[in-house]
Amino acid sequence: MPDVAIPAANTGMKIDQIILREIRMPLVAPFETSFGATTQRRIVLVEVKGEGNSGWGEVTAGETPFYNEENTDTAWIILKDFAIPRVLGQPLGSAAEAAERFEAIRGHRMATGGLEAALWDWEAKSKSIPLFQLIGGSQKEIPCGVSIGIQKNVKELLAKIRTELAAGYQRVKIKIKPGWDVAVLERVRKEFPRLRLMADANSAYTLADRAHLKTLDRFYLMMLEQPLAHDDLIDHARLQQWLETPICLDESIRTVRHAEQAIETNACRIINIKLGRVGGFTPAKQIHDYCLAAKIPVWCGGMLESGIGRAHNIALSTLPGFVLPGDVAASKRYWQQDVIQPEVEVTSEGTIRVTEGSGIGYEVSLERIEQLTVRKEIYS
Ligand code: OSB
Ligand code: MG
Repeated sequence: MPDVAIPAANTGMKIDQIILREIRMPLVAPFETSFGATTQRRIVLVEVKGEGNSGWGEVTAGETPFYNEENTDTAWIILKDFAIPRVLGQPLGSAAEAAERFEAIRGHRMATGGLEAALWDWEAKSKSIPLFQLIGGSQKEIPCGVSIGIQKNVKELLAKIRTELAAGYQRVKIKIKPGWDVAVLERVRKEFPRLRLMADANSAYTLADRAHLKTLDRFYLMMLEQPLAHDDLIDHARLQQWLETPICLDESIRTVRHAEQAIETNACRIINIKLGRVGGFTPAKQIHDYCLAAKIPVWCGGMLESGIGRAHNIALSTLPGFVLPGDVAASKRYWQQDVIQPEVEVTSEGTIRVTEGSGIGYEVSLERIEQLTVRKEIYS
């Protein structure tokens, strides 16, 4: 039983079953950031079923609570005990109402966002329209960049960059941290003077490092992503005043209110929107709409998603404010074999062509998912 009764909508989404699965997927190569390395993903997939349709969502929480407060296991508990009871037996009028239902749950947006996204996919499938159309997207082809983790040495990083540029990607983001920053960027810039280049620190610095961070200005980066604390706006505003380089916020932006405050205080000039981090399509659209009106460019971040989360990111990226290349790349950069068909592919121009199929627009390979599943619970 839910811990709170919610008045039932009279019409609505006839969801009669929700399935949680945890799948394990080894990455084709380890991915290292300032907060740690990942070699195998533990991903919670959400399947919502009703009227013969299945909607799919992906929880983007990491294995460790080092990017934000969530992890694979906390997400499972929040979904099971608090989010799923708010949907089952208390029908929603539409997926657009789901985020509001979850508002009483503080934080844990990646958990609720996985279910929210599944509900949008289900609604799009029940209407036989593509998800991107249901959310109001219009771009038919989206620009792609790559995020390259911390490497053993600069030589390997340079080799990776060469490979990605040969594949067509439009911009390169490298991960930085103290000890893997200025000297590395120096060598990258020397070799690739015209590359659209950016750096992501995942909160590895403090305002005390401002003089050091100021030296990054000479690399004319497109942006410096989340240099300071994961929950900070004020120090970012102070730092932005020091820097020529635009700051892009990732971790710090969890709600549209954060986006408003960041923009009002000049804490950043660009925002990375991640579907999971903000709790799904409704809050992602709110942030997008606010940024579009405020003329703040946005782009779609990534969380090493399987094909399901990747397909959601593609749909999100079709909104008009997504003007900068996102971290939404081809399946094969991450997986030996993805969980969708066809896999996500990137053109030689570094774009993804948006598919026109209903819902997420890719077929979910249930057989592959079942092979990868280590736990499964069915709620009805
Ligand atoms: O900060 O953008 C980030 C991956 C895991 C956690 C945080 C981040 C990332 C990435 C990878 O940069 C983006 C991707 O290729 O999915
Ligand atoms: Mg980031």
